[in-house]
Amino acid sequence: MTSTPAAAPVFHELRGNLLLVTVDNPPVNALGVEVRRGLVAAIEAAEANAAARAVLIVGAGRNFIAGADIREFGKPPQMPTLPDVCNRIEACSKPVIVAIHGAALGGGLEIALAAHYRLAVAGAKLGLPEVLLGLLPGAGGTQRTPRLIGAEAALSLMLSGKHIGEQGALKMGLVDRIGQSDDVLAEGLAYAQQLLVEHASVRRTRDAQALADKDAGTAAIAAARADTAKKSRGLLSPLKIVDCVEAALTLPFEEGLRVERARFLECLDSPQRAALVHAFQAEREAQKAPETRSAQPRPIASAGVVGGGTMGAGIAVALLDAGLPVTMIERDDASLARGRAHVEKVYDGLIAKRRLTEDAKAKKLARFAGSTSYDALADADVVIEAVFEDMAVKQAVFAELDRVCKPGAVLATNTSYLDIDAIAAGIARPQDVIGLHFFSPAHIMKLLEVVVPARVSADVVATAFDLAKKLRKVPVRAGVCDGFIGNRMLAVYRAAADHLMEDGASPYQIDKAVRELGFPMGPYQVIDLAGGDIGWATRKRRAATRDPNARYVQIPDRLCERGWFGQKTARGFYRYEDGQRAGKPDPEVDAIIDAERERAGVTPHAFTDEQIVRRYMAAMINEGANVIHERIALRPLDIDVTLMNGFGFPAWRGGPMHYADTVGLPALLADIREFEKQDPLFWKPSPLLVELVERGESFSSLNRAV
Ligand code: 3H9
Repeated sequence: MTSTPAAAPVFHELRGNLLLVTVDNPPVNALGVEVRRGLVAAIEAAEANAAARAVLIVGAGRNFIAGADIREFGKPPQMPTLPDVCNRIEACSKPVIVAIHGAALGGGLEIALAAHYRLAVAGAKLGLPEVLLGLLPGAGGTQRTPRLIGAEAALSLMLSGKHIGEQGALKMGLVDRIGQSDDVLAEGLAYAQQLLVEHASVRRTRDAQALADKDAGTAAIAAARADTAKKSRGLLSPLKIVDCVEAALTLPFEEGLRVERARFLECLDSPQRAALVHAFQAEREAQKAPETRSAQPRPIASAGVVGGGTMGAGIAVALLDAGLPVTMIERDDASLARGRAHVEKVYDGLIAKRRLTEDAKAKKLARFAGSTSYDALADADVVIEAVFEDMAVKQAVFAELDRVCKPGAVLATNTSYLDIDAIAAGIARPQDVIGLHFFSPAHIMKLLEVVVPARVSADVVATAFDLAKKLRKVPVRAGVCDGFIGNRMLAVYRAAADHLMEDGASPYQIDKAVRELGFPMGPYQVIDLAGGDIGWATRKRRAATRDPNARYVQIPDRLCERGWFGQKTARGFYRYEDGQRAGKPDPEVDAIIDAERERAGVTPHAFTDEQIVRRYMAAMINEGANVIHERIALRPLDIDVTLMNGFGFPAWRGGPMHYADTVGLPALLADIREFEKQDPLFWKPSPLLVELVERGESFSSLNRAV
């Protein structure tokens, strides 16, 4: 047989003396069972056909192969396994060549490493990102990569999960050649012909010698183990990757493969893998808001930013980095100069870290303009307002935008909590008004809440999602309410932390318990970093509307009254000596807390770390359930994406709603009912949580497409 039907996800055909094998499994040629079967069949066909002197494997569409099919994880295995496929390719008696374009990631790169010769064209992305999914390269990657490029480079590739381009791959020895053009098929065919002319023999990566220098390998492994133990706190797969590379150094190939398989299966079965794959899929699902299906985005070729403070400047940088021309508006020349300086400071920081050249900065700034007149925004396709959080100030800005902007311009506000419906209602074109809530620093933080007011038109929502993609942000659709998704939930779980503090836990113990859960920082460290004065201002603003019966812990106010705003004042919940960023517990803070407990009539008692985490998480999840119940978030996954990308929630726990499912909703509801006995106003079980428990369902049952 010389060819397969074109509908199969892998088809092969004889091209002269070559068997050309094409993997065509949209969207990314993932290695599902039919692809694995097709690849083995293709190699068997090559062996059986005397006319085929070599095999060339390419990918159809935009990528070579993006890896194992993550949708198969956690399901019963289907034969052949990917390691078997790679071994079959490597064992082929005829030279197997791969020609790579786009992604060759995970199992995709492992297929390439099992082949005998590798070519890549411009734009190729090679990597072993399994670690980001809680896994390790499990199809021979941990054994072949170090044999091919050495232990140090292999460890760096596998532990970082980073993609490298074709030039880096060539330098590293991961590929043998770079194509002259980006026509991957033509380049692959030419390379294969050249190899045949040169009588190139079969060359198996398992026999490669980059690990011959045992001492260098041992040193790299020891360094990686020490570094990983420090950096990959809580994660399962990184240390297993180091173990596998050690096996590659010390054991024969086949035995190393057995070590890899055992470790891979441990990772595959772990809740971390399930959480990280959920995180990956949820991020993609969150991008598919209903309006992205029902409406076409408006074209965005230029942008305006109103306000040159930290937020406005960060947004301007994000827009500039996406290649857009940006006009910044400020009220006077001095403010404009400060705004521009903020933008430049970001780029200068990158230059100092050698992540940007002066030339590249100049090119970006050539697209940046500033003005003190709103008229400069007449041609902008989108304008993002990032001025002071005050309704009257924002409404005045929008009145100006209404006056100067062209019809169809998208008018966005970066407010964190104000009523966007009210902002929209104040102008003649409410259908163009939307919320784009960036998180600070706006050019770095991935999360973008797309806040959808009642009267906005669907194509404006679609435009916001399209813009998020251009800005490489992770967008989440949110409804209008105080704090939208993220900050609304934050207010509640921070309040729970304050209650714990007043009831007897120290802020230091709370921070430690929350860090041990996997957050990079505890709530009081975050307050110290952001500045206690910000929350203080909000609390004062809300004082008049606060329910007088609701519990209100005054400890943070006592610190602010002393001017202890955190890192910037060298004191907050912690003391920061000599400009150090790591704070030390402060006995004076303990004394203030004691005094406040007394004032509030609270008899303090001890909490275990586990009790702290249970209350903290119960508050977060219960409010998350309310946010879904009120349709502020479309699904639990939207909340998970928000908390993981904007609030430090550990991705390996999959976000609060995924975490809730792992804890079990009945246990969670029982906790909340218990806490309710002490404070019925704060601990009201969410109707959605109650409903799910009654139906015996989990949050994940609500994660359907919208
Ligand atoms: C592995 O290989 C384990 C092995 O070592 C051992 C096995 C024994 N499977 O990201 P996009 C879907 S672990 C299934 O928006 P882009 C994705 O969900 C794997 N589906 O596109 C989305 O679906 P939908 C190691 C996948 O152009 C659609 O493709 N590999 C997979 O921005 C488009 O995705 C990785 O970790 C998959 N592996 O980026 C690579 N990958 O349209 C993971 C994607 O329904 N993938 N989909 O929403 C990526 O990094 C990016 O998708 C890629 C394209 C760079 C390839």
